[in-house]
Amino acid sequence: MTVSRRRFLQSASATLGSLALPSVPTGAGAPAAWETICTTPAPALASTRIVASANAIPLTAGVCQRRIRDEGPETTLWAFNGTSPGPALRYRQGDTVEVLVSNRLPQPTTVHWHGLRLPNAMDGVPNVTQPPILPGSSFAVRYAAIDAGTYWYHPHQSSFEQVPRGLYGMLVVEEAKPPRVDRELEWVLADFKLDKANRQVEDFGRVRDFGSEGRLGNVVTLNGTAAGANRAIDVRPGERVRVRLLNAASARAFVLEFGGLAPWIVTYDGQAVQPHPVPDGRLHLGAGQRTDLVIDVPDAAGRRVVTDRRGGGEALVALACVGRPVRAKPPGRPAAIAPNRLAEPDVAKATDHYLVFEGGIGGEPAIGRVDGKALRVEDIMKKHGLAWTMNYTTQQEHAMMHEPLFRFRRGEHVTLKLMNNTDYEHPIPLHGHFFRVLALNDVKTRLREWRDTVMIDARGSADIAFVAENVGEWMFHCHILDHAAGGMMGTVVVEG
Ligand SMILES: [Cu+2]
Repeated sequence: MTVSRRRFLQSASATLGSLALPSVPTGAGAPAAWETICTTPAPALASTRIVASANAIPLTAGVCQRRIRDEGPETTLWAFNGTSPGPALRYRQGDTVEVLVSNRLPQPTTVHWHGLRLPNAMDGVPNVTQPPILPGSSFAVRYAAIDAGTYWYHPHQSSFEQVPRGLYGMLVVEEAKPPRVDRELEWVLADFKLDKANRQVEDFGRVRDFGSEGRLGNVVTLNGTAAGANRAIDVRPGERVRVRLLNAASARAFVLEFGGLAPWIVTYDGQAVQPHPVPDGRLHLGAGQRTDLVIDVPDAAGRRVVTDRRGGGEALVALACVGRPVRAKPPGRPAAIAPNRLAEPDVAKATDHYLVFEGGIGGEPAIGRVDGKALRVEDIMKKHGLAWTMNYTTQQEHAMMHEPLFRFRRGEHVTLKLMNNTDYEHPIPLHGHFFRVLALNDVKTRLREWRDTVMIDARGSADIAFVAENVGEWMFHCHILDHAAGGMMGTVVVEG
């Protein structure tokens, strides 16, 4: 794979074929689309909705000013089309996603489409699936939205900086037959680290964040502005509401409680699951993960406040129940959503693999290889600014010459034990595939849910299974983006 990648880098434009577009000129002419958009008021809780058409949707990463806190000056952000979150892109299952990504940032970028099963060349990983999009350049994206669900997009280039600066957005693929609800809400949770003057604290890339819980913001946001009990959405008694929840934070995990509401979980990471109540009333949403909820608003006036237990019980948003009831009787357990057509792994004939995570500040002495040399993790930190190992190897973000962690044949059934020998939890996505979660901490899961990102407890484990069906080199990393930059970044090759 390294040979083909070298060839790819030498002749990137040839490899991209008809999908490559010439650079977009950046002369001082008319303002770019995002600059115009930036002067319009930001949407509050409603999303900017773009319906797919035959023409590519422009998605431009640029710099703009937005209000995050209620008080004080606006904040300089990096954002798509002038808003953070960027526009919520909405498609029907089977539609073609066609986007022209343009870069007006001061550094190279890419856009990765988290969770979507797409051709490898569209995956948006710099130096692995495409060259970085240089400032002033564009990259055309085109793939079929084969799976319904709640997904998202974000840069995969210097993501430990570009994502917390504000670059992320939701992508929804509607089911052919969506569950019947009265209202649908999209909630993008994230955080920003702001100083007293509402400026972003520019302390990206610190090894102490790479090697610990990651760089946490001090202002939790819902759809781009500060979350809190003062954020209220009016709903009517008896209303059935679907909430698409995304954790777009670069490091923070949420443990959500629903203040007297009893939501049904209907999807994890976009994939249908047998509708069930939130286990123990707490929804653990790691960085990168999504969950769709169906909430029946109680038939009584009042405010129900959603809080984050991990954040010390901080209020995020309230559902304010007002007006005349929508229906006389609650509709009961929602019907299951029709599943996407995912290849079912056969555990009996699967090849068995394991992946061990080690390292972190304050962890046990561990050893790992950097550039083929075995070093203690504490020396890896001092000499290379990296903090973690995956199967005893560590590497710089998207280093071009590393060996893949695994090579699978196309169609191979795979079981994989992920062992977390560290003092920190890690949300681990596999690109280009969904996997069944068979067990967590050696306890079998009741629903064997499909996911693209599994949260592994500190000192815990996850057993997953999937069919390696999508040919290419796919990232397998930690979605705490500081951890990924600190060495928790590997690839899996599916050979066609
Ligand atoms: Cu991690």
